[in-house]
Amino acid sequence: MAEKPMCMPTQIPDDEDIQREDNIRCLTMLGHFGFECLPHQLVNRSIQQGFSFNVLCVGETGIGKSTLIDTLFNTNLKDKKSSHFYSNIELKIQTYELQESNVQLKLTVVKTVGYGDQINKEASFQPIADYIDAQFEAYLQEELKIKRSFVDYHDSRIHVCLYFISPTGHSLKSLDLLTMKNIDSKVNIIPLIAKADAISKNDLQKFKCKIMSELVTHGIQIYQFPTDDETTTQVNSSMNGQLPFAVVGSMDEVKVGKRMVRGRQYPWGVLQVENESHCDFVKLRDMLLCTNMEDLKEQTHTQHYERYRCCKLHKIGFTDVGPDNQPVSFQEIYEAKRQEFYDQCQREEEELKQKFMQQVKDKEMTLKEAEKELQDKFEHLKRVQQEERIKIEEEKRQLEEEIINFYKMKAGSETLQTQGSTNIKKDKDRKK
Ligand SMILES: Nc1nc2c(ncn2[C@@H]2O[C@H](COP(=O)(O)OP(=O)(O)OP(=O)(O)O)[C@@H](O)[C@H]2O)c(=O)[nH]1
Ligand SMILES: [Mg+2]
Repeated sequence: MAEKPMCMPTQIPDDEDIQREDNIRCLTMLGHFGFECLPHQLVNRSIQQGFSFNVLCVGETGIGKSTLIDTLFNTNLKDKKSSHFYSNIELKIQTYELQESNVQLKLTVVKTVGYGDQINKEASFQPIADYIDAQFEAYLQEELKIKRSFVDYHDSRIHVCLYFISPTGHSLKSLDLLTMKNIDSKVNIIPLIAKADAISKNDLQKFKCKIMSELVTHGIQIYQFPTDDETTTQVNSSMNGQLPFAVVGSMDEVKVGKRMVRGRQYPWGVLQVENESHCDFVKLRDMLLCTNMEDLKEQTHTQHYERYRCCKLHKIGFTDVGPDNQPVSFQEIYEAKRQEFYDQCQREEEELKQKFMQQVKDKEMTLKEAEKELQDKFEHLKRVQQEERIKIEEEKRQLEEEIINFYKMKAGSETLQTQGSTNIKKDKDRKK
């Protein structure tokens, strides 16, 4: 630890103290100020806060995803085996709190379920790509909030995608190429040859070359271990040349000589997971956890998230420069967007008004036509009814006439009848 700075007058450097070399001015300090402790402050704070790491495992059902994650973190995460009969690809997300000495790690493992089991695999990459984007979107939404809470925020953006390639010894499958092609701009991909104990040493080297040449041919970008830090340049560039890592996973403890090692026991011998001449597991673990975890996180933030954020904000209409290539402020964009939105609202309102007026006109016209039709019908019925009434009245008049005539005839016949019977009576009386 550095000593605490004592209260001393500030040293004014002489001209000789200021050395000019490559335009960098160096100040020779005579006192001790204590800022050499800054890295310790960062370390302490990071240890207090803990670390987080999000891994996405993409690979066919039963290819060894869970076993490899268990082996990498030397813990049994108790993952159940999946069935081969899923009609769609799903993602299983599990978060674990791990601790190694005083370092705490919040590990999120996202694994594909049912990958490679469908007959039509054309859209197999979609749920994976959507999930990665959804995590970027959640982070962007948090960033855009007025009241942000990044201290408690669980950053679920995927830092690395371990892509499990089947140990066919042949070549990549079209599913592998399609998926990697569709996610390579969203996530750091580290390709792995899974269950590498299934391939002989000679075949493995050829298989690795074949995979790398296919990736290059199809323009698939995989994660490159960074070579710009001189402390890791050598190891990282050597590891870049050994991709894809051929890995074997196992949590079994096997006796080799007097030692217990993690490995897979076969009738002909033991494959030691942590033996570098048996497989690349140790290389993967070193590269992933010891050397490059921070770089993976940084790449996720500065490359992949930045790309997503940039596209998204462009889509919404944000830009850094105006039409005249002059920088525009957030306020100006906001005002312009507001005006644009207001104009659009006005346009839509006007359109709606016109549409409504037209509809009212149409309706009015239809109603008028219907009214006229009704009126015509009414007039027609009235006419028919009038004619009917006249006809009935005529019939009534005729009937009345007939009744009068009938009564007349009846009266006449009664008179005749009376006269007839009087005459008959007179005749009878005369005969007597
Ligand atoms: N030969 C060999 N077998 C392995 C290896 N890793 C895992 N296995 C075996 O493969 C089987 C499936 O392993 P899992 O780790 O459950 O595979 P997974 O991809 O998680 O499977 P799902 O989650 O069901 O899709 C188990 O029987 C493992 O013991 C390996 O490196 N080599
Ligand atoms: Mg599993």
